[in-house]
Amino acid sequence: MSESVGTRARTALRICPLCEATCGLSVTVAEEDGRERITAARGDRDDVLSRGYVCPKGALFAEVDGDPHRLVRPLVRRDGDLREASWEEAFAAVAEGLGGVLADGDPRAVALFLGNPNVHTVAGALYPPLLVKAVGTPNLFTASTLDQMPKHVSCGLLYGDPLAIPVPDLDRTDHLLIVGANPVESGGSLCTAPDFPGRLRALRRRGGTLTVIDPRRTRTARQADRHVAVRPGGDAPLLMAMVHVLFAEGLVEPGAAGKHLSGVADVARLAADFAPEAVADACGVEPETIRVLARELAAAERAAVYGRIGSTTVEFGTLTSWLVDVLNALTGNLDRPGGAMFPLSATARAPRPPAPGRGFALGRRHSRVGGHPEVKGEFPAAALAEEIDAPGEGRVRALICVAGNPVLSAPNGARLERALAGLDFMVSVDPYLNETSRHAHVVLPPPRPSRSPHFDFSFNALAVRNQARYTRPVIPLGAEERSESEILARLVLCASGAPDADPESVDAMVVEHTLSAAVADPLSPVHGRDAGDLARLLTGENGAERRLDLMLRLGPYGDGFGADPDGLTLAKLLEHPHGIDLGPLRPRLPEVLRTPSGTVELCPGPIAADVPRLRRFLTERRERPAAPVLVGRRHLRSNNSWMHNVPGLRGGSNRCTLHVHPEDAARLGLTDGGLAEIRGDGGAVRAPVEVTDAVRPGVVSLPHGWGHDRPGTRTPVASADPGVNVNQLLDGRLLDPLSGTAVLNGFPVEIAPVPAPAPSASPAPAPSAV
Ligand SMILES: Nc1nc2c(c(=O)[nH]1)N[C@H]1C(S)=C(S)[C@@H](COP(=O)(O)OP(=O)(O)OC[C@H]3O[C@@H](n4cnc5c(=O)[nH]c(N)nc54)[C@H](O)[C@@H]3O)O[C@H]1N2
Ligand SMILES: Nc1nc2c(c(=O)[nH]1)N[C@H]1C(S)=C(S)[C@@H](COP(=O)(O)OP(=O)(O)OC[C@H]3O[C@@H](n4cnc5c(=O)[nH]c(N)nc54)[C@H](O)[C@@H]3O)O[C@H]1N2
Ligand code: SF4
Ligand SMILES: [Mo]
Repeated sequence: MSESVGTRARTALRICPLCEATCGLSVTVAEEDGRERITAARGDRDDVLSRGYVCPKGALFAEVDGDPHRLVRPLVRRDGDLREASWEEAFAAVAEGLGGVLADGDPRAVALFLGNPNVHTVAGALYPPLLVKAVGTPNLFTASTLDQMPKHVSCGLLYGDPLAIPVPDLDRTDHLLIVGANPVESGGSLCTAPDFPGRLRALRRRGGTLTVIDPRRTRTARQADRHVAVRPGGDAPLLMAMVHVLFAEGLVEPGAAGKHLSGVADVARLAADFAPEAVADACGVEPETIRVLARELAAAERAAVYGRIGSTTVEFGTLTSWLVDVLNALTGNLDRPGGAMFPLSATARAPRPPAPGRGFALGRRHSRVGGHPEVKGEFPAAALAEEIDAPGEGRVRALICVAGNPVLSAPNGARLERALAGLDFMVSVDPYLNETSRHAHVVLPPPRPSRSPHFDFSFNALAVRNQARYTRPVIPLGAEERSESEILARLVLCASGAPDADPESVDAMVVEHTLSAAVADPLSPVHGRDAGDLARLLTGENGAERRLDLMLRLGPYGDGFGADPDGLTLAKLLEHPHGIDLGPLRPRLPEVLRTPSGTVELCPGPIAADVPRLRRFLTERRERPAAPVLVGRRHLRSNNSWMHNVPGLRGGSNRCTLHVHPEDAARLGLTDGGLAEIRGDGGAVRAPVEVTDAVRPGVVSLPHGWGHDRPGTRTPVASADPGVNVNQLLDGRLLDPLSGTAVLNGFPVEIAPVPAPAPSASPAPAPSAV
């Protein structure tokens, strides 16, 4: 896996964990003062998926990985202060703190917050589900309800499986309609495709067309044949009107997937009221443009509609996510090459004969304070603070936070911070002492990415090509470090009341459980064999690797423990360090379906029941004066809240500024470089103004993940130019009701100039919170 290029430096392969593109990196490892570290990174030209592509973040992997402000040793709170401690002391403190709260017999008192990087680590895929189970709490909160939960809900209802998410077949499509995504900066999301920009250029080179619907003229929009600057939040009516046009003009042609669709006529009825003229005000798009968008989509040989953050973290997130798939289905593009297809990852459940399933249930329970329905086992991240600070039986008194920074990523961080400060116990698994982890009683730092293994359990199931790649840690763990798998397994043991058990016993238990079920399953290739014998056949250096081997071998391309000697195993993957290509996406209907009817249920009840709200929105928007609304933006050289401490990624256009259209700037008295006060329901923040016509009039844009001005953090580079926390403008009440997802885009704000001439580097005052 690594080749020697000299005595002191060597190269090794490492899949980049910094965004969903999952590029293969070739890193240089050098030894200095007896310690190895990464000194350079470039794209791995032989990687089966990324073929040498790397973006500026990946190219700076050495700096991200080597950040000297990453924590190396655990921190434990003693006499109010977080101090370095040994791992044994730290786990003893967790066992005591967590055990103390759990000993009262009510698991609701412990909440979990799981943040985004969990989908970028091996440990984050393998252990959190066990941790949730071990704690036994209904109080699970994750970044999904700040992100893609609407897509899970719409796919859960459409296909019966919230994880059956179709992705645009990027390399074979002739027409791509992007709704609220900026993959040229984000690297792509819910669509794993290294070098997304190059793939978009290739689409246009082969004569295809790219249309982007976005209130901002983004770098993606600049690459498009057509850019439609929608009014934020207006996509549900816009896409509904496109559906209307398809029916009105006889353009509905579901194609091969048609025989698996039910509810088409019901969709036609729902869309009847949404003629282009009826929605034009609400979405700010001319009726004729809407007709053209629908006709182009229908006329294209192979087309795909693809939506992301601007389609999910909005008032009608679930409706919009559903409409994306409805448009693909009605135009015959669902599940066909060049359309929107279901990937089949190497660790997925092996395909089985199609059969009706149990479907997707919503609201099996409700949150204590806000009465929010459970979605996919979770409550809204926006409701975490109230579950801690509202008194009463079942109150959350302890928090396990893994790879999350909800103080910045969720609405109303000021309230959440006050709540966290009052917890009986909090543990953070995080490499940084930041806005959230500074409230913990124990901080457990995972090793640097270079010292962690990598396999994309989540993103392989969302990739534009089926493939599998695994990279082992590039540098061995130091004596003072613990793998993130061990850290999380030990948390599982602490929550199970067995803090001193061997962490690998957690993996052994999963292996035993999975194999026992497999040998009893007539459809499994190992049916009738001995589970113990099979367990002994697993290879791998540790429990996590053995579990990967298990999943690969029982998976769709697996060797079935000998049933298919050419099939996939961990050993085989290790023999192919640049990955194994498993071919282009293939049609998978009806095998993916788990709905009770065994069809794609195109018009699910809960979705239909939300349409009256959309009708009301049309009239409300017409009557409501156009108050400025705020949308976010991402910068290529950043990632949510945690990359501002890397000097090489700072500066240039990567700044926390308010983008304002020239017309609005003139009307509001704002000047380029001047300071603006932005006020929302949750508080006010001040940010420097950048006047630009890249935003649509009536829309301002402020990026998220900033606000590094708190005391007690250890991210001095980030704190030197902290920016402000956009989510302080929200009070946490604005949610997409079906998914519990926070409305982070398209919410109303008030903006006023701040008169005093302020130097642009001056930190904004602490946000005034409710
Ligand atoms: N206004 C607004 N708010 C948003 C968004 C938006 O577009 N606009 N986007 C939302 C989205 S899409 C998301 S996904 C969320 C993200 O929300 P979060 O997941 O809460 O935030 P992140 O900034 O991704 O960082 C999570 C934490 O993980 C830590 N971390 C980094 N690497 C590792 C690792 O390997 N292991 C562990 N254990 N920890 C690690 C970081 O130090 C950081 O503290 O934010 C959401 N918030
Ligand atoms: N460089 C970088 N890469 C990242 C991240 C990062 O922070 N930085 N974060 C990662 C994460 S966690 C995620 S989830 C992905 C997100 O990946 P993307 O969704 O591709 O990223 P965004 O830049 O948030 O793009 C959302 C777009 O929606 C637009 N928008 C806002 N409101 C609306 C609306 O009402 N309608 C429409 N049509 N558009 C709207 C915004 O202007 C923005 O351009 O990126 C991932 N990759
Ligand atoms: S595009 Fe994403 S995965 Fe690829 S190098 Fe950049 S940050 Fe890493
Ligand atoms: Mo995200």
